[in-house]
Amino acid sequence: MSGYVLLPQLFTATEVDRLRDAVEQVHAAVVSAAEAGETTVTVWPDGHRLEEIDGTTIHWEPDAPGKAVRSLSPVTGMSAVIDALWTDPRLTTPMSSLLGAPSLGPFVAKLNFKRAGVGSEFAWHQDFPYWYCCAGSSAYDIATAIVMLDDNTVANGAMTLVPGSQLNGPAPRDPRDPTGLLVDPAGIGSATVTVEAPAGSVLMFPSLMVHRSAPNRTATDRRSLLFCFQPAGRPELSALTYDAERLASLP
Ligand SMILES: O=C(O)CCC(=O)C(=O)O
Repeated sequence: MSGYVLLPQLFTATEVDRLRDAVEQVHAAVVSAAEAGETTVTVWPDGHRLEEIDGTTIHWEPDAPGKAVRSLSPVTGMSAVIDALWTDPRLTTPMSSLLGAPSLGPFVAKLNFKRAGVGSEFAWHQDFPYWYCCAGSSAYDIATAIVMLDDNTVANGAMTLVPGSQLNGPAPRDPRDPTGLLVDPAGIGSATVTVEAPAGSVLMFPSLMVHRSAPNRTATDRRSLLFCFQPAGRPELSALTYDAERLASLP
């Protein structure tokens, strides 16, 4: 079983335009709030800089020559156009099947920008260990729907998955990674799939799917909205605390 679902052009060009406008408005509002207000800055062991303002965290691009946002999380409650997707049956119906849960709730929504020329790599990882540090074994029951706001191509860093990897549980992690979260690339075989798809397409996969994405070296942005769903009634990521010590109980 490949474990992922690709829904090509699930959203129309008009809907994608509306979502692009919404994400750029959220981006502008968060960046100007961060420039004007007091932020809490955290530097992760890999050197990445995270800045929290008004309940949202800006993850800055680590190597961009100027300032560029790599991601914003969470983004729920900042735009009615974005929030509407939490209950859109085009997402919830296939997501319910993927998770085997009749009724869904939000875990977190985030925005990845992969800006033209500076959008950086996401190294091989499963979402699972990060969420396990926050949600414990509930992390097994979380899956992500990526709504592509621009065409995804090999050149702009389309997602690459290891189909079937979700069946093998938490993957051995990279002993050289200072965060302790990344998958050991030595264990990745050649059976990978890079998912190229037009804007408006949606890619869904569970927390145990091993995946990465390459940098965006093209002249245009590759933006995505990521909706992470879980069975209804569980706390959202924003209500949980990250406890790195939980990593010790994973392979
Ligand atoms: O947007 C991407 O290219 C990668 C997304 C991802 O792997 C993540 O946010 O964990």
